Amino acid sequence: MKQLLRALKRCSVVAAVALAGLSLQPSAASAAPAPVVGGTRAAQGEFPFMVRLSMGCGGALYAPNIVLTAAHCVNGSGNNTSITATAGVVDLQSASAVKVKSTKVLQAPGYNGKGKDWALIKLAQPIDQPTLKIATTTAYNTGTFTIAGWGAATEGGGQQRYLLKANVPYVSDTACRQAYGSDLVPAEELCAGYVSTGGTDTCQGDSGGPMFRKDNAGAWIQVGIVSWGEGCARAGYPGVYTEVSTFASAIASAAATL
Ligand code: 4AZ
Repeated sequence: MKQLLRALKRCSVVAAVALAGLSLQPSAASAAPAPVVGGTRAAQGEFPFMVRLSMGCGGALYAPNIVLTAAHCVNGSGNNTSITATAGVVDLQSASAVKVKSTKVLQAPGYNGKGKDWALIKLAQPIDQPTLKIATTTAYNTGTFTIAGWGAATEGGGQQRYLLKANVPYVSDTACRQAYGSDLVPAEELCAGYVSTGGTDTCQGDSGGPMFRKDNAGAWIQVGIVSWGEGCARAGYPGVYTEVSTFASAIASAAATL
């Protein structure tokens, strides 16, 4: 039952997106939109590695022709030409959006709905945008993280036309366990959010997108993949992210096979 609930928590995005389509944000002149939840609008070019996937998930360019996303955003592994990746824009309706089809999907080996929530999507053509390097050690798995996505700006709300961003602090495994108990896989998952207040978080449709920070050289580095959580931005319930450093070698090996 826990598995089923977790699967529902993770997968609600796909159906929600299919039904809801895009809910358009007001123009820049009106009230500031809450992106993600509790976020603000990203500037064009600020996070050039961000990708929107047509099933209603986020992703990041791991290589010019490979998107890193969440395992729960895909159906399995193999040839797959059904996914469209949109990149190069914060506005999904921009005429300058770059849209590329998938050719293959690789879901994390052993993925069964608990942990291991990563997948790779190979693209039919490379996308001419900077890639996002992934953390290969735990060195950056703390501090303040940036989240971004086109997902819901409120729990149960619509998907966004414009990319939203926010910062969230690291939450220890111990504190995260207090929220999620044995549902959390501490070696494979990393938590972030304002536990005492809530208010800022990823939400439905942000799944698969990156959580990232600056490294010691000032470059963006991906430490997490949006995975799941109890609702969005609730006090006491941080967001749960795939711990990228745990899977860095497996991701590199898998990418080499695509
Ligand atoms: C989702 O359904 C989802 N608050 C993503 C992130 C979080 C909750 C749900 C974390 O895609």
